[in-house]
Amino acid sequence: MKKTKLPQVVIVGRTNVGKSTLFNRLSENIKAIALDQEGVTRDFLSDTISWQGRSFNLVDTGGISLRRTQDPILAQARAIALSLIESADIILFVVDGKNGLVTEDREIANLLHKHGKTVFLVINKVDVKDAIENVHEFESLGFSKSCFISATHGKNIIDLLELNALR
Ligand SMILES: Nc1nc2c(ncn2[C@@H]2O[C@H](COP(=O)(O)OP(=O)(O)OP(=O)(O)O)[C@@H](O)[C@H]2O)c(=O)[nH]1
Ligand SMILES: [Mg+2]
Repeated sequence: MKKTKLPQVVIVGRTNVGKSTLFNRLSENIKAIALDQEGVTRDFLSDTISWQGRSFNLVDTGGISLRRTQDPILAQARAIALSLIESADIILFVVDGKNGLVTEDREIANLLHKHGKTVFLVINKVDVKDAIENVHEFESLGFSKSCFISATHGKNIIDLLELNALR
């Protein structure tokens, strides 16, 4: 029997926004390293997620920095992330609702708009009190589909699965 290729759902965003924490939430098999420092995920991890009888391949990437860098590891992480964006069917673009919108988010948003992929904006860390004031800033990124989550607390993760990843 011919094996059909699973939809490829790729988590992208700048460093430290909670991509790996979200990946861990959704994945029961592997644990990405989630630490409170920048650039923790340098390569990528993937896992097959099944939800209500449907499956997709979820990919966690290292934080994308579009800034010029002399660091070969950062440059390689960026190259990997960019090629994963190319291969994605759906992109989960994670931003940090605690810190609010920063220039790097805009740069990544522009890149994603250019690629013309299906993008879901995932505003994370809304468990933090101040996040509530920041979240509307992200509307200016120009993505019509968005949701608010807390990856650490598991808030709205089911909604994310139902609304976004498997459609
Ligand atoms: N308050 C709060 N903190 C979070 C949430 N999700 C992640 N964090 C914290 O944010 C920090 C970064 O989380 P990671 O999951 O490593 O972030 P990342 O985007 O994978 O980082 P890189 O791989 O370095 O790009 C950690 O200290 C997490 O505990 C959340 O929903 N709420
Ligand atoms: Mg990570």
